[in-house]
Amino acid sequence: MLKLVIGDRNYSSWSMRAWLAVKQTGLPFEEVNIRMRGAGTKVEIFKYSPSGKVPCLIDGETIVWDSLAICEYLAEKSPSLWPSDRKSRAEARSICAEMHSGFGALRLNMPMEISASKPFDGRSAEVDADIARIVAIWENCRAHFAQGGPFLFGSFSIADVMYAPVVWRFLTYAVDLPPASRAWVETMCALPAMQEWRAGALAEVKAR
Ligand SMILES: N[C@@H](CCC(=O)N[C@@H](CS)C(=O)NCC(=O)O)C(=O)O
Repeated sequence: MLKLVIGDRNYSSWSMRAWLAVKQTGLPFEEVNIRMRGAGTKVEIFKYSPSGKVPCLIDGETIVWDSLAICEYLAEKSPSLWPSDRKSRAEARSICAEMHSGFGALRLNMPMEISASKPFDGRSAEVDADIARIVAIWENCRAHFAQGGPFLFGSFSIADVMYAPVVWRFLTYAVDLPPASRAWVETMCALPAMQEWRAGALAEVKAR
């Protein structure tokens, strides 16, 4: 059975991406939960992940670390995780890579904290530019690639996975969105896997 090593549900956005991707494949998997920022955290992560970071997926003798590599690995088992049409797939891969390697200002100033609802005091030109770019991506996907389906590329895909933590960030910091983006956020919030992750995050915070 697949084993997925993840960090705190409330804060670990990369963990959430990998978890959501596995969950949506329907493949059975077991979780290893590691509490972040503790004295033994690093040692514990290194037991599984050669990068010393979570998430990390273990499939028998195969170890896959880094969220995007995990998504690609899962898509080999479950090809519908990428759009079937090549042009859409190219667009989806591009926005996923853009998320994976970019949006540093947003990441730094709007950390994922699912349980929180707070005023956004980290506003800057860089953060505004990141938000504007994300909204432009979502609006473009919904207008040109969704083909009547509710997700960014119509059917659920890795693109939804990679942008899922931004859903929680925008809710936590009450970011205003245009209608198509708001509708996608609502679709994501209604997804049972998203609700399950959120419930886990709230339970985790309550227990600590
Ligand atoms: N590029 C990596 C980033 C992974 C990452 O930064 N994970 C954080 C948690 S969200 C982590 O493991 N931090 C622990 C540490 O750096 O000690 C990915 O996409 O998986």
